Amino acid sequence: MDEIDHLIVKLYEIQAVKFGSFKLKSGINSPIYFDLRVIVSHPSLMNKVSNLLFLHAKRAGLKFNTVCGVPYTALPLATIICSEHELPMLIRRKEMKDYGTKKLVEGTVRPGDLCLIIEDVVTSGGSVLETAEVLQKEGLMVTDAVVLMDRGQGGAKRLEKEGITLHSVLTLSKLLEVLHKAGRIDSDTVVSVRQFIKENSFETPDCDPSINRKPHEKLTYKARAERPDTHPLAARLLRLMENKKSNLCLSADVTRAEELLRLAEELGPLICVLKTHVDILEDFSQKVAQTLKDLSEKHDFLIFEDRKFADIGNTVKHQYGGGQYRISSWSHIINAHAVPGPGVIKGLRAVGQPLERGCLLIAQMSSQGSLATGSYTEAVVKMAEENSDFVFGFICGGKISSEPGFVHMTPGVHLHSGGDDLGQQYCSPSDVIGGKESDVIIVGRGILAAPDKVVAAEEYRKAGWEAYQKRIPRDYEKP
Ligand code: 5BU
Repeated sequence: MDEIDHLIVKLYEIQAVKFGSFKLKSGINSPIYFDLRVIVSHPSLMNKVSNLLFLHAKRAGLKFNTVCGVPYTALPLATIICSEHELPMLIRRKEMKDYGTKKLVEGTVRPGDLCLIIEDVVTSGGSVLETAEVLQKEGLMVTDAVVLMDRGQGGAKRLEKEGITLHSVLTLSKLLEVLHKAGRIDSDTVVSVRQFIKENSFETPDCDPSINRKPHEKLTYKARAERPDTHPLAARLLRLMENKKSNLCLSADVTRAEELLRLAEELGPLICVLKTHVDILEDFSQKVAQTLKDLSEKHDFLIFEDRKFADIGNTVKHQYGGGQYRISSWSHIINAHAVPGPGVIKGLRAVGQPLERGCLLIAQMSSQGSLATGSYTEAVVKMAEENSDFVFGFICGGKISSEPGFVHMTPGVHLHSGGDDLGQQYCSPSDVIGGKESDVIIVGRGILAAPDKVVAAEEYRKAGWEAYQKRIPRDYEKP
C-alpha cells in the first residue's frame, strides 16, 4: 500500500467517510457521506493531509503568495501548511453579512496577491466559489484551489467556468477502489455509490438540489418556486412575484381601516405582499379582515401580519389563533423572533400549518444598534433550516442563506438614504436586491408619505424589479 492508499483506509477507519444510507437535506438518501471534521482529533493525519495538499500544489507548479482555507474544516489544514512553510495566511469569516460592514477577511490583505484556496471535500464547488468571491472582492487573485477529495459531481467544471482550476489529491473512484481492495466495502456498495454520483452530478438536469446548490441570486424566482423542497407558501409567493413582476411589499402602516383597504385596492396590482400592523388600527373588525382577504385574492398578493411573535409556544399559539384579531384566519404570513427558541415556532406551527400558512424568522433588523447580528443571525438561519416545514424565510438585511427555497424580505428601504430620528436606517432598492441579494423590499413611508402613492409604489416596484433582473444571468428566461 502506498501513502495515498494508507490515507484512504485511515479516513475510513476514523469515519471521515461512511457508507450506508444518509438522508440529505433534500430528503433523498445518499449511500456515501463525508465528514472530514473528525480529522482534527487525529493530529498525525492532520499533518499528513496538510502535507499532501501542499505537495500537490507544488507538483502542479502553482504559484501563490498567500493561502486561505474554506471555513471551517479546511481552516486548520491551511494553518498547518502556512505554519510549516512560513506562508502568510488569510481567514475568511463565515459570519453573515449584517446591516453594518464587518470585515469578511482577517489577516493582511494585499490587493493583487495570488491566494491559493484549500478545501477538504468539493461537491458542487459552491463553498470554494463563495470563498473565492469574498477574497476577490478584497482585491486578491484566485486561480487555483487544492482539495483533498473531489466527489466528481461537476464541481471542477463549475469552478473552471469561473476561472478557478481545481486540483484534487484523491478522487472518488480511487477511494472506492482502495477500500474495495482492502476489503472494507463490497462490490454492491461500489456500484451503488458510482450510480448515485452519476445520477446526482451537478450537470445532470434532474439533480439533487441539496448537492447541486447554486447560489440562488443566479436562479429566477420562478425556478426557485419550482424546486421540490421549496415551502408551498414560498412557492406561491415566488410565482406571483414573477407573474406580477413585483418584489415589492407594501408596509401599510396606517391607523384607519378605510385607508388600509384603499391602499390594498389601489396598490394591490403593484405589490406581491401587503404587510400590516393590525394592532395600530383603531377600527379593526373581522369584516375588515375579510375585505382585505378578498382584495388579496382579487389582486393576487399575500397578507403579512408583522406581529413579531416572541413568547413561549403556548402563549404565541393563543396570540396567533385567538384574541380579537384572530390573525391566523386572514394573514398568510407571520413573523417571529427566535429569542424564545424553537418552541415559538412549534406553537405557531400548531395553529398555522393546518391553514397552509408560513412564518418568517427575524434574523436581522434595520434599526440602529440592533442586537440581531453575527452568531445570533447564524443561529436563526439554523433554526429556520431545522423548521423548514413552517419557516420559509427571513426578515433580514440581505441574503443570509443559500437555500434557494428561503425567501429573504428586507425592511428599511427608501429611495433616499438616511433614516428617521427613532433609529430606522434606510437602504435603496437596488442595494437591497442587487448588492445584498435579498428577494423582497418592504417599503412603508417611502410610499405612504409620497404625494401620489400609486406613482411612488410603481417607482419602487420598478426599482426592485430592475435590480432583480440585473442580478440574474443574461440567459434569464422571460416569464
Ligand atoms: P418604513 O416606513 O419603510 O420605515 O417602515 C418599515 C416597516 O417595516 C415598519 O412597519 C416596521 O415595523 C417594519 N420593520 C422594520 O422597519 N425593520 C425591521 O427590522 C423589522 C420590521 Br423586523
